[in-house]
Amino acid sequence: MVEVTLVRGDITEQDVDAVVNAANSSLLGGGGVDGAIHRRGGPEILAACRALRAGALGGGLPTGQAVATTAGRLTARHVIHVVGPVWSATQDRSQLLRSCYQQALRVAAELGAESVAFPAVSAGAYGWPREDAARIAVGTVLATPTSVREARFVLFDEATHAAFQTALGEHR
Ligand code: AR6
Repeated sequence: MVEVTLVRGDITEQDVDAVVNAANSSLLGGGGVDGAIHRRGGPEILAACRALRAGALGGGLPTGQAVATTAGRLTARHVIHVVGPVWSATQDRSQLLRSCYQQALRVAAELGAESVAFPAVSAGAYGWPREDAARIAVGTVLATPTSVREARFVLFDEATHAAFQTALGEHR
């Protein structure tokens, strides 16, 4: 079974095989994790994203799906882009958020990645309440059969880190 670890820090600094990006459907960059990954990873990542948009993903990456590119200058070998759902108070979009983690693990396994760093997908610009985002993230990764050995959640701020600690504690 996959080992879930939690660290507070910057996802771009992780020494892992693959880093998951909280992207948007355009795959052409943005703020938050997405901005940090492109800034630190360099232009090779954007070039790979543009190539995907010019080919198989002409309409963009659908919400809940995952696709891999080079990690450019990051220590990681791969970036796995996922598109989280925007939080809605009136519609239950949690299956789309679960799907991000399931699909990212599927792609990681296909790449032979043994260690994968995840951000708190949807818990920033997309407005998902952090406690719920943490429960879904941890619960989904623990419930997904995978050859990935380590799923490392990298949480930027203390409140999100605490929410993940609580969520993980509920599984122990
Ligand atoms: N390392 C780890 N976590 C980070 C980092 C970092 N370097 N920077 C921010 N976070 P967000 P979303 C945290 O907004 O909600 C982008 O513009 C952040 O504090 O990156 O899925 C995309 O292009 C929060 O807890 O992702 C999309 O348009 C978590 O990562 C949109 O934002 C996720 O915040 C996606 O929004």
